[in-house]
Amino acid sequence: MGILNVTPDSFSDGGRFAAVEAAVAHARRLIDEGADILDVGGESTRPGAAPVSPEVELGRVLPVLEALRGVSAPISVDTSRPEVIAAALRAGASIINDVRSLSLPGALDVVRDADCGVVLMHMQGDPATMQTRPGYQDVVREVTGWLAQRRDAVRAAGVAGDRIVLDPGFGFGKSHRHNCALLAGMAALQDLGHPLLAGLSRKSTLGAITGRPVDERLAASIAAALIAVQNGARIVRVHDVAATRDALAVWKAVSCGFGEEEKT
Ligand code: 7PM
Repeated sequence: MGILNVTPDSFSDGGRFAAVEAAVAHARRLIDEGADILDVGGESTRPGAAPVSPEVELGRVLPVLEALRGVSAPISVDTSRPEVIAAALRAGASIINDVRSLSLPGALDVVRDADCGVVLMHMQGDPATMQTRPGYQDVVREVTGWLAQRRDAVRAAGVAGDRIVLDPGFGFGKSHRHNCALLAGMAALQDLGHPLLAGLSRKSTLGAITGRPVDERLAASIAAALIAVQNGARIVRVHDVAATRDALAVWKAVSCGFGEEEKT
């Protein structure tokens, strides 16, 4: 999953893709590099970020979705608001990637009545305050339990299980230690019976480990994506698609037997 940010305050793209033309060019590049899904986001979920109005979010996302109509890759939209979810689905999105796991009033109803895929992500707290004092007894158990409950609630509301992807939510109400423990233990989340998504690309935990700023975290991001896939992730949300694909191709060739992956 290639990250296509359209927020002017996005922490790593610095708003360079705010213009629709630039977003479309970036989308084409992500696809050329081998992205299987494009994730479009108009609301910054950066820790401490101020919320934007639905109008501002729609104004950022919709023109990009309209411009991307007909691209080969499925489009995922990173949003929580029911009105943005509904408009995004009308504009051709096929996956709703909601860091709030359809918890805003009305979000679940819109998704239930569509046939899109949905990503449910764990977050402790809310984006404004989540990094103030994250706390867990056992982060893997608590994240697993929370995702199981949320999955049950979403299914009970009428969303079929095969539409649901689960995500431990790296960086969302977690210390660096929590993120590392979660990455090390994320294989346990496979028991929930859904495909797993992992988003670690350029995140601050990788900066804390390597001492590098956000624009120098490529190698660390690739290592993290590789560990996530080895521990069961089926989708990795990344900025650097080509480099990540190369790393995963090596892992796949070695774990499946070189050349064998062609036949399966
Ligand atoms: C801190 C936390 C800074 C998160 C920046 C981010 C995820 C996501 C984002 C993720 C899913 C970023 C983000 N991260 N959606 N949206 N999983 N499903 O790196 O980990 O762009 S926002």
